[in-house]
Amino acid sequence: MSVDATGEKILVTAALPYANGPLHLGHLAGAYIPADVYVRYQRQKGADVLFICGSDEHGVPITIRADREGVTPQEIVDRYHAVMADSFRRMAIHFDNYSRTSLPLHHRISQEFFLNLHRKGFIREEMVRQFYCAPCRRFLPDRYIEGECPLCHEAGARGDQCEACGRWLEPELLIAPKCKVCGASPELRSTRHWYFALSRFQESLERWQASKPEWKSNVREFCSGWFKEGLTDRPITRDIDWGVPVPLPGAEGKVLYVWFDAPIGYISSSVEWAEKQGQPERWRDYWMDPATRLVHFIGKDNIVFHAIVWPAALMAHGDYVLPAQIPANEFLNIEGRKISTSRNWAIWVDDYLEVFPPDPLRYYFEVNAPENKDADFTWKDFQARNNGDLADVLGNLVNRCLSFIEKHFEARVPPAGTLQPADRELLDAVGRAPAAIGAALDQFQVRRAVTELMDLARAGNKYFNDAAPWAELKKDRERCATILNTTLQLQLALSALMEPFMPQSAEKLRLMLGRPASLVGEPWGGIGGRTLADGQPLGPREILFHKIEDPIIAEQAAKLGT
Ligand code: B3M
Ligand code: ZN
Repeated sequence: MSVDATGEKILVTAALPYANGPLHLGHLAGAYIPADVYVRYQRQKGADVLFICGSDEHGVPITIRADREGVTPQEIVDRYHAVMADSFRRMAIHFDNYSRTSLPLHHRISQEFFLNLHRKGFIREEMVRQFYCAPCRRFLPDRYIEGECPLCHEAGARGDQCEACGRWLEPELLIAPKCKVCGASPELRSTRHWYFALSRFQESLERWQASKPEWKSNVREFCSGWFKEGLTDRPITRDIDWGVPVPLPGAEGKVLYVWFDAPIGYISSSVEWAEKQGQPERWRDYWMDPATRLVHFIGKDNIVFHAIVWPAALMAHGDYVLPAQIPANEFLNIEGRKISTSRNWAIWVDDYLEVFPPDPLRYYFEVNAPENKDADFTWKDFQARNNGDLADVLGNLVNRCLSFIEKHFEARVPPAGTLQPADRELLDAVGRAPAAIGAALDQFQVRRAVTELMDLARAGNKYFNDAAPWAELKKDRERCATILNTTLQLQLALSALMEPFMPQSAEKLRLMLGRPASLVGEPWGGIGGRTLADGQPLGPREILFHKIEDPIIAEQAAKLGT
């Protein structure tokens, strides 16, 4: 069932990636491609969408990288913010605003948010014992410390969370802790911190989540596990000198925990967007209107923060809407192994884009989206999808039909005569496709949606082969024209239906069909009308999807792990 009425207001966010390295394929598959597809579709459907993202520039992931390279955190975030923004742009992932959390604007908004909760009594101060590294002369928050997990006994658990079992840790319970920078065994020292009263929101959170049966089961199950263990108050400040300063007297040298300020980045990016529009109050139309649907696209490792801690902070604050949906995807593996940036078991988006256009990769992650289980990227599979689905099915249909028309019908839309049952059947399939694809996308099922799209292209291919216009050319020119016309109407519909999935190829196809590049003003609901006029000239023809040869793939595969 489609829940979004046309004209609905939707605020879509995609997780703010840490600016501590370039984007890799895991990022794209998990959050950004599904979000971009959803946004493009909702816009075509007529929804009022604001699509927000930005770089997460705080926290230990940034400072550790800076320490390792011997540069300042600012240099790190400046470098990778630019690289990531460029990769998004070139992948045609189009945010209305791509901000960064090191901006003064974000610092101010995060501090106001913190003070609001503090005034309302949801934040309290406590003296706690924390690990301190004497050689490094600093406290060791979060990823600065590593040891054995006291719960699952995996090695390499961090101060804040064990990646193996996913649980939060009290750092002083880590077994055999070591400073991540110098390897020394740290000592416990007391320090002052501020805690968010998460435990007080357990009931409201449970009640609120019970009203969301449409959420994905991975999100609901994950949360009910946390509820069962019981929510505890969380420290939201850290002893490091990079981040948003804690805006209280006596808090010098302390900053907000990155997971406290990062989601506030969704708000500050919206404020920045409104300022850039010259309508500085417009962000409120989204964040403060209870009719707005707030949708957070994330990877599964971010569930607890988006489905528990952040909604609790929003409840505590009170002025803003709560998330309506949190489509969280599973992980992407590469060639059967977990992505590891330190072992270079990763494929970087900027490397990919040096060799290939964006759409084959978008398509690959749409059809293999890690929606319900982890997905695996292999170069062979990528090649097969490109050469099979895109080049042989979609591209070939377009090319055969258009080159035939060039040759025998002066590159103009041949007029349709009387329709036969096969023509009607194809046009009926075209007519059904927008609703079928839309229903899947309304439920965040990109995989099912793009499969519907490709099935329609397959049906078109089969129709073209069976109807065999080349055999009719001499026998019955009117019949031949009708077949070509019908195939063109299908292609026009495909060019609109492809827009959310492969925007650049969709545009290319529209131009070949002699239509304007832009779809503005052509609503999703209008797709499938037979709107290509008889005699209308077609545009210049090009190859829609190029095949990828074996040596190119072998060269890419050889880079992994080196
Ligand atoms: N930067 C974690 C990550 O990149 C974190 C997301 C923040 S979303 C508010 O996986
Ligand atoms: Zn140390």
